[in-house]
Amino acid sequence: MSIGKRNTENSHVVSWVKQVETLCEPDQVFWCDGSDRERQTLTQEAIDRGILIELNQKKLPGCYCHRSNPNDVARIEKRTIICTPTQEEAGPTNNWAQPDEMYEKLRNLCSGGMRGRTMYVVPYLMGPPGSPLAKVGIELTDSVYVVLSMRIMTRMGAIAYRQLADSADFNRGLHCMLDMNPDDRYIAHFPQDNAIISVSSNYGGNVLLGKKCLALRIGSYLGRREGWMAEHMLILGVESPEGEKTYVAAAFPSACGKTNFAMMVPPKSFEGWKIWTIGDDIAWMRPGRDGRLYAVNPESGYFGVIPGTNGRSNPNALATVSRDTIFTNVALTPDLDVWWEGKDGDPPAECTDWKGEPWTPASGTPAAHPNSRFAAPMRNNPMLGREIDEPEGVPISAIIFGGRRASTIPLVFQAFDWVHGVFTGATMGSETTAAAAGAVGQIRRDPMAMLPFCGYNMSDYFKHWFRIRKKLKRPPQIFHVNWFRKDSNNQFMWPGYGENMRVLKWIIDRCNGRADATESAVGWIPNAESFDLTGLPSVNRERFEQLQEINSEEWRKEILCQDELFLRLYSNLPKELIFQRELLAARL
Ligand code: SAT
Ligand code: MN
Repeated sequence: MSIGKRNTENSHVVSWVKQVETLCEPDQVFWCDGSDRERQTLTQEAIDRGILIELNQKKLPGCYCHRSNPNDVARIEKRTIICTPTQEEAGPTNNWAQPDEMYEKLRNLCSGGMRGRTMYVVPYLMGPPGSPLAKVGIELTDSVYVVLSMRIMTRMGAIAYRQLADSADFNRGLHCMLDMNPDDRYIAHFPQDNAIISVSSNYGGNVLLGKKCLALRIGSYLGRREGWMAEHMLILGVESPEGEKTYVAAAFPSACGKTNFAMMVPPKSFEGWKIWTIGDDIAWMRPGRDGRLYAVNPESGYFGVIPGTNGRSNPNALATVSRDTIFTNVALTPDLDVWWEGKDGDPPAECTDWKGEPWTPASGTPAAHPNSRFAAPMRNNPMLGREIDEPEGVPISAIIFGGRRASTIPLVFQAFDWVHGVFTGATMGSETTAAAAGAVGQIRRDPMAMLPFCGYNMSDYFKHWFRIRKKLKRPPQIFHVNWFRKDSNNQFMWPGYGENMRVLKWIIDRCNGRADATESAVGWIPNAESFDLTGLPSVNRERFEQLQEINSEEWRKEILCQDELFLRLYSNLPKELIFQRELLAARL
């Protein structure tokens, strides 16, 4: 069949595409099939139109660079809206709009909005083919950058139509770039219709609709209805030298190192240990027949933060982005190589910054945007877990929560039980990062790292965690970590990156009943003998004690700070969480 022609008989798809075509009035409709030939054609077109810059193909085969509009470089939370029939369903932490009013407003904005443009029909599958958790989405977009990125980030093309067959059960996503006016920017979700409309942006998290919009916001809503969980979590497998494999899921807010943790290379003293990546951002999880919690990664690529990526922080990511990658908002060297702050080696004497302006180290501005990203296929990852296509997923032994906290929160502790673990996740705080528009470095409560991604009332979301527990015979153990604690000289106390293996080892030893712990006011903490510091001169026992210190004064302030979120949710907050707060205060 020739490229761009209609490639499905599904009448629900065909009639919906027709409807959107009538509204948006594109010059042509291009039906994507996900083939390599299609990728080549669309890439060439994007180069010709200045949407992609071809990078040095000798150094970076198959790699391209995209520059976004400087007003459109991160997710925009105040424009992200959950349109449920009642405001109560969306809850106090989401922006809400009445669905009919929002549909009407967006119809007006999109009317004729694709004139002179092509509308691409992008069918995609989230999750392994044949998985009970897999979902089909179709994104209609007028951005060729989105098409090429979706081909990396999802299982895109005919595979999705095969899974869909003649069903009407697919996510309907519409993305219209319009004129990129920030005042017209909306990322609107209609969970009860399994539909998304995103307008006036072309930034990844706002427009790659399979990712945050479907896999998290709509996914969490569907998960609650259907008895599974959609979480902002990486998934990794730890393999011991004896070949024992333990799987872990971990939730950190955006730009707090999920990708680095998911691709971690253990330090020298952990010879024989391997970390296998299953996913770096999103986990879909359901109780399995054996009473354990099973997880799949719905995505098939990584949309990672690139600044700070180097041979020490993430060698596997460097290997992953060495081919077939779309970089967004990085700097370019004169020989069309890429550069970002924190890359190995000295900064180039001169280059072009993320906005396309000449840049030198004396410029005083970052060459790459702090939220510059790579979209790279997971198949490039040298440590990709073999289980990635396993329809049932992998059994999770530990769930780890983590935030970016300069003080108060110890390097690691283990929750006493599931309810306490849910409390620990629910009260998680983190300093804000460049991944979302707004001020950077302020502490905000970000329950389970889901504050910007939960598609319904956060209190109901906590209740859903308790409901899931009832279906588990062997629930995962729950932990909290903080790689970012600082000393009185404002220096990070923990080296992080590969050395995080030491924390991970203690966690899996706890899960497998092999490590001792001491009870503290906030949870179980490692005994000196059970935590391996060999070959790490920068952290002696005394330093480790400081990293683990639980200061009652600071923790009392922490409880008050946690209350800010609890008070907002108070009317519907599960009693379990209120009791846990009391217990914590009493222990302190
Ligand atoms: O920018 S994204 O929303 O795709 C990634 C993130 O912020 O976690
Ligand atoms: Mn994320």
